[in-house]
Parts: sequence; structure tokens; C-alpha cells
Amino acid sequence: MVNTTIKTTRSQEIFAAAQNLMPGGVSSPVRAFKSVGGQPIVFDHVKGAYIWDVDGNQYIDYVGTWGPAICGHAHPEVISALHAALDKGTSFGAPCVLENVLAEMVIDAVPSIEMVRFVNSGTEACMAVLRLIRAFTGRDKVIKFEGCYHGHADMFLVKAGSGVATLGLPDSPGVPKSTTANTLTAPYNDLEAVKALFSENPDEIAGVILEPVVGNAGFITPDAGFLEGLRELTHEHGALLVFDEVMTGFRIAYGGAQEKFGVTPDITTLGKIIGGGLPVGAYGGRRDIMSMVAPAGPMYQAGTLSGNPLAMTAGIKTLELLQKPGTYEYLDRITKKLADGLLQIAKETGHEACGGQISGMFGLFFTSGPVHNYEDAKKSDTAKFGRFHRGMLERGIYLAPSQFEAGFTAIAHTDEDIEKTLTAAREVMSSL
Ligand code: KE4
Repeated sequence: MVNTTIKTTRSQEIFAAAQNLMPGGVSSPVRAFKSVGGQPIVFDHVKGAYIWDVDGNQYIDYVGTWGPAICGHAHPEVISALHAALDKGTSFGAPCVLENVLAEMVIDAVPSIEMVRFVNSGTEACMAVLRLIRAFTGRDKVIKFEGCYHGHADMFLVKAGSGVATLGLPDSPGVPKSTTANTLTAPYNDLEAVKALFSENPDEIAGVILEPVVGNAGFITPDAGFLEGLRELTHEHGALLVFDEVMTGFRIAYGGAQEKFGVTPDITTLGKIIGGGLPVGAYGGRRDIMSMVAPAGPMYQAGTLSGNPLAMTAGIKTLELLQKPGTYEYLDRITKKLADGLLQIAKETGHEACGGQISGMFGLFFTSGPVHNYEDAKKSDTAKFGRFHRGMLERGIYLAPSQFEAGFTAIAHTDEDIEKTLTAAREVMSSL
């Protein structure tokens, strides 16, 4: 175990036991701190912008359970809405008006979505969309971008980001070559590479899927014209454009990255925030495309807990809270203060660093940059990032435990939290 100045005895005991019970002791790989080293902390409870671990240590949280906690953890209005919903049952497996309510909110918010289907995770949403674009176009091939992550379905585990990048996995064993033969990849922000793929595979590409702002290779923004270029190319070649907004949806703006950048895809995947901390994913888009989904159409997709009343309740309340005037201006202001502060401190303490933020999403790479794609991101000093992560953790700041993840703020973060974080960052970077 890594000696730390904070007391983590109980975390160590629980995590040691967990490793005998669950692979790596976790329910999702990135949580194991493999790429940053040291002992993962075991959470006891969360509230607002804060975490308390099982040893009683408190942290300012910039992971927010990977995005859902944008209103702060355990928001009192979400919790009380859930309490009321609980008394009516936890799952129906039948139509429920709450699905109508959340569906209308999503359709009203997201420019590309005319109809929506709820599922239970972002992975499910992306899996279903891959099947849908193939069903709609009659074509089999799909273009994804190196470093982008669209969940763990076989077809997407090709040069994927997030935990795959974090652990440096060669994609993954167990994925037959035949499954990924139709998955084409290009460097992010490289329109010429996409044009070449369309030329080499005429009339065979069903669609292009991407994170419109990348959070799974670290934080990477689209170059000017990149999203617009993909919109034109997909139109030109009869392919569909899919924005995977599982992470960016309702975070980059209330209408997602597509609202922020003014580029409307044909289909959008969502997750995280629309579940308000409970398991929800969704996919939606043009009515003519979505009408292919069973039972309206022939494309099959299903789920026992899809649209369950608890998850719908948490999502509805979360989106209601996000509709409050000034929400995204506040998120942008405090996150800019954080990101700019981190870069300024890195420069002042002699470290090559780059990064930035959009609304409540930010990132920091220890490399001079700029970082336009995954290859650039991989040039960053991940060992230094690991030392930075540990140093911040010991000072009560909980950052994403991987260089290849983005950071998230919430409306619960205060200026004081940001200032405390920057003070800790200066101490750590001075000693890196
Ligand atoms: P889930 O199946 O984890 O709900 O969603 C998959 C997914 C799809 N698309 C994007 C853009 C995503 O960011 C994700 C999941 N994000 C990761 C964090 N980088 C989830 C954290 C984890 O895997 O534990």
C-alpha cells in the first residue's frame, strides 16, 4: 500500500476484502486507481460537492460519480422526490407517466431528438444506436475516433478511451475480429482521415459516432469546423451522424454540445445526468429513424428496468434544477476559474501543461500540447499526473483517477471550494 498522510486504514481493509470478491475489487475498472497508483478510497457518503470516506476524511469532489452529480450529490429535492416515488414502488415493467415527462423534457431540450427510448446505461444506448443506424441505412460499417469511448460493447472496443486507455489495454480479449471488422477509426479532429474512409468504403458506412467534446481521452475539444465538417460529410455520403452525449448532454449546455456548437446530429445518446444518479441511458433522434425501433418498427431493443419510475423521478428533478436561470453561466464561471488557475499554477511551478474547460467539464494534461487527439494526449506525463492525483487526494481533493478522463464540476461547488483546490494544487505542483 502507498503510505499516505491521510488515515485510510478502513479503506484499505475494505478494498483488500473487495479484491477477493470482485475482479480488481471494483465494479468498474477506472475506480481501482491502477493508472494513478495508490489505495482507492472507499466512499461512506456524499453530499453536495463533497465526499466522506470510510475513515472519515472529507474531499472536494471533481468526479461527481462520472458526471451525474451536476447538481451536487444527494440534492435534497432529488432525494425527497425519490422518497415520494419509492412509496409507489421501485419498478413497474409497464408504461408510467413519468417516462412521458422525462421524454418530453429531453425532446424539448436536445435539438436532434424528436423521439427517445430510455435504457439503463450509456453502453446500452450506444449499442442500440449502432444497431439502429445499421438497420436504417442497410449498411454495416461505422466510424469512431481514437480515444473516444462509447461504452464497453464489443463493436466499440477499438482504440477506445476511458478505462481502456487508462489501463493501456490492447482493446480487449474476447472481442472477435469479425465483430470489429466493421468498426473503422480515425484520429479525432482529422476530417481528411474521415473523407478517406468514406472514399475507401463507398456506400458501406452507416454512420459516424463521436464524443462532440471528448472526455474519455482526457478533455479534448473539437477544432473549429470539425463538427460542421462531419455533418457535411455524413450528409454527402448518406451516412448518419451520431453524437454520443452521454457525458456532455445537459453538461456542456442544457441542450448539450449540439446546442453549444450549433451542429445537429441525426441521433444522440444520453446517460449520466438524465438519471440524476440512478441508472439511465437514452437514445433519440429524427422521428423517421426512431420509428424503426420495436415495437413501432423492426429493430429490436429491450430492457427490464428501462424507464423505471425511480430513475425517471431522479432524472426529471435533476433537469428541473438545471433549468434554473444562471445555472450554466455559474458552472462555466467556477470551472473556468479552476481550469485557468490550474494551468497558471502549473506554469508558475515549471510544469508543461495544457487543458481547458467548457461549462462544467474540464481537463489538464501534463504536456505542452496542444492536445487535438488521442496521440497528442498519450504524450502527456501520466506518471506525473499520478503523483499530482495522489498529492491532491492527500489534501482532500478528489480528481478523476486517470489522465484519460475529464473532470466535472457541479452547481454545488463554491468559489471557496475552487480556491481551496487551487491552494492544494500549488502545494502539490511545487513538490512534483
Ligand atoms: P455507461 O455504460 O458507463 O453508463 O456509459 C458508457 C459511456 C458512453 N459514452 C460516453 C461518452 C461515456 O463517457 C460513457 C461512460 N463514461 C465513463 C467515464 N469516462 C464511465 C465511468 C466508468 O466506466 O466507470
